[in-house]
Amino acid sequence: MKTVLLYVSHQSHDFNTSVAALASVARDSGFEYELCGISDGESVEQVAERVCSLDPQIIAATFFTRDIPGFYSLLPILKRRTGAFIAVGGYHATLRTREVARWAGVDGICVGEGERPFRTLLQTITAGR
Ligand code: B12
Repeated sequence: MKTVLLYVSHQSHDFNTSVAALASVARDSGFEYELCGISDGESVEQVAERVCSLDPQIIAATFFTRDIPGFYSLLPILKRRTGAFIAVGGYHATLRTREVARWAGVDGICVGEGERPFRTLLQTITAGR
């Protein structure tokens, strides 16, 4: 059961604090995961190709409000091509939960802090529920 943690890289450094928090949860619980940072200038198709090549069963995406056009287009493609459970979180999903709930491809939304819900999600999906 592999999880891909998807985020937008910052131009000066490939680091994201939300993903750092979630990766530590996956690692601590013994789950396999890959980080997938999206760079400026990458197209939705290029990102989709990269994520699909990782063959994830769970995709955990974090994004800010300025990133929504890309994620809005990307998530349904990932859902169709991988069939993975897609969970989203972060500032936009927390502030605009009802809007994000209407997006195609979104299976779950984390509102606020993610450490406990993310662990529960990994455990629940791994158990086949
Ligand atoms: C540190 C910081 C930065 C740093 C590091 C950002 C990073 N990506 O790592 C730097 C300086 C690089 C930065 C840059 C930017 N930032 Co900034 N930043 C912050 C700040 C001060 C703290 C964020 C933080 O570290 N939180 C700690 C982490 C652990 O918490 P978290 O992100 O909320 O993640 C938790 C939950 O949300 C949840 N979660 C998140 N995602 C997911 C996904 C899933 C699947 C699950 C289950 C859970 C989950 O779990 C996590 C752990 O509990 C906030 C303001 C604030 N005080 O909160 C602004 C803030 C997030 N930044 C903001 C913005 C706009 C930007 C920029 C776009 C600015 C710009 N125009 O360039 C860039 C984007 C760069 C990028 N690509 O990431 C806005 C976002 C607003 C919005 N509505 O989206 C904020 C809220 C500031 C503001 N009030 O305007 N930022």
